[in-house]
Amino acid sequence: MSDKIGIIGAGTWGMALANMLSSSGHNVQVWSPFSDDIARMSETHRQKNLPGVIISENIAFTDSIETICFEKDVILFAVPSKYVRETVRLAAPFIINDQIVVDVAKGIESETLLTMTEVINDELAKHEKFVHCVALSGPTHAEEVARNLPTTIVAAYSDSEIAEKVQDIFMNTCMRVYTNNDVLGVELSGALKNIIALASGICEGLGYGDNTKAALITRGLFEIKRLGKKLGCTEETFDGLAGLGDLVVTSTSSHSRNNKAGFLIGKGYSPKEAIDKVGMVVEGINAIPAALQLAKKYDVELPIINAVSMVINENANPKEMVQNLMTRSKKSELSKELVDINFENTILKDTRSIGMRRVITYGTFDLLHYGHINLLRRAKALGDYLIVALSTDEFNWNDKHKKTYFSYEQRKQLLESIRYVDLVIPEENWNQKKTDMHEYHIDTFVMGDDWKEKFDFLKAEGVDVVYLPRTAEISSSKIKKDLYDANEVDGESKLNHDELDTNPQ
Ligand code: C2G
Repeated sequence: MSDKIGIIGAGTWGMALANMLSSSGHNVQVWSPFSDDIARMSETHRQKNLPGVIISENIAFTDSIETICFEKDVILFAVPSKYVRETVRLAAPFIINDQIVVDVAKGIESETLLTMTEVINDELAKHEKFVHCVALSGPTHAEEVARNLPTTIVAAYSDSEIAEKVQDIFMNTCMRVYTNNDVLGVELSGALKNIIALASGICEGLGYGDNTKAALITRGLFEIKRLGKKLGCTEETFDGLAGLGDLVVTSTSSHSRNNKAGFLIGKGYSPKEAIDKVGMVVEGINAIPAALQLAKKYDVELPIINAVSMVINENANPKEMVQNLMTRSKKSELSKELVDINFENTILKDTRSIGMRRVITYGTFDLLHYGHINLLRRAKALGDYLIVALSTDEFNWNDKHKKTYFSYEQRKQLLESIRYVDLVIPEENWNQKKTDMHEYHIDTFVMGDDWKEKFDFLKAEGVDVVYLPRTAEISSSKIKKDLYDANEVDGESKLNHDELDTNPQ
């Protein structure tokens, strides 16, 4: 089936995708702000960074942002990460609601810490436009895609139907597309792997070998995964194509601009000289500020990324940075000290598998809704066993001043039916958390970020404390209010107004 695709950006990746989509029989139009680029490609059917590749004559070009957005099945943003916001601002008036938008730029905006799909949604929201924005990311050098070499990629979006539609459009005998609903994990991997690729190139420039490269890829992925789990991403995403796959291809390939730039820096060029010599955008350098801010915000160590930042931004000696990394304090590969895990496994060997991580969260969970489910799903993704400490009716009434619709037993029954939940225990007071951490051998304590910093004291009990972004638009009190408003008849309400709970849940 032929779809109408508008590609915003006529760079290497945009044109490689345009060629591929055109070969698949789609109706492809490409926009560039540079009319001389368009003129040259229309005439020569060549893209300067895709030697030997003939640009399909079926591809139409335009320099009108209105035209490229007009009546398209998919609009694809293929501009460098630092131009995404301004390009979306240009396109916003011409993008319709519910449009399928695909982003292939990899990066995180340093001013806002938003990923590229978040930047697109943020900018469109200012124009009251709401779209389905899919992240398309993976081990995909444009040069190889343009030559129809077998390639795989991930289409990431929360709604699997939309992700599968994008999967169908981009899939062909040379491009195999996988879907994933962990958009943040896919985008975080895509942005941060470029920094590890810089490190890999630097080491090659210093004359180090494949052992070093393998170490950087392995430990670099570990750093990205550690940050991603703190942000509530799904661990498998980082072991997948957008994580491990893209990291390997970017850290080892001669096509990689980040690897090339790193190599030149390892050879003694300054970052600016290296970028000029590469002659194309080096996304790894652009991603460093956001990576450092995220590490600070979520209290995560990123030693390799820090070392790259020292070389790029503080003019540190690359050789010294490598030595610093090699002589850091000794670590176990396992997230907890081996001795603790062996000790615990001796005691608990019959009741838990080796290294199983336990997660706990607390709440009222009244009128169970998808905001609660999002929290429980992400909490479970942080370990293997999820305990929910459910506020009792007495605790709600006396201490939290919450009047719940469902009783403790009813709320407990609902929670126990959720596949993410392994055990429900009573939360009877504000002070039981410390003892709970030890009594239930907890590794990770999780709450929505409306509680940010309120439970940091639990770190002293040896647990990870994670605050996950709330699902903004839903709450138990909103449900009650909407029902009240909807049932209001002639000024009278069937619901007793006093029942409305003022505390958001
Ligand atoms: N939550 C969310 N998104 C929503 C609503 C709730 O992520 N739209 C999260 C909250 O941040 C909390 C959990 O779901 O982590 C349960 O929410 P409540 O039932 O409102 O819990 P609360 O009343 O905040 O009780 O000792 C801690 C308290 O018991 C927490």
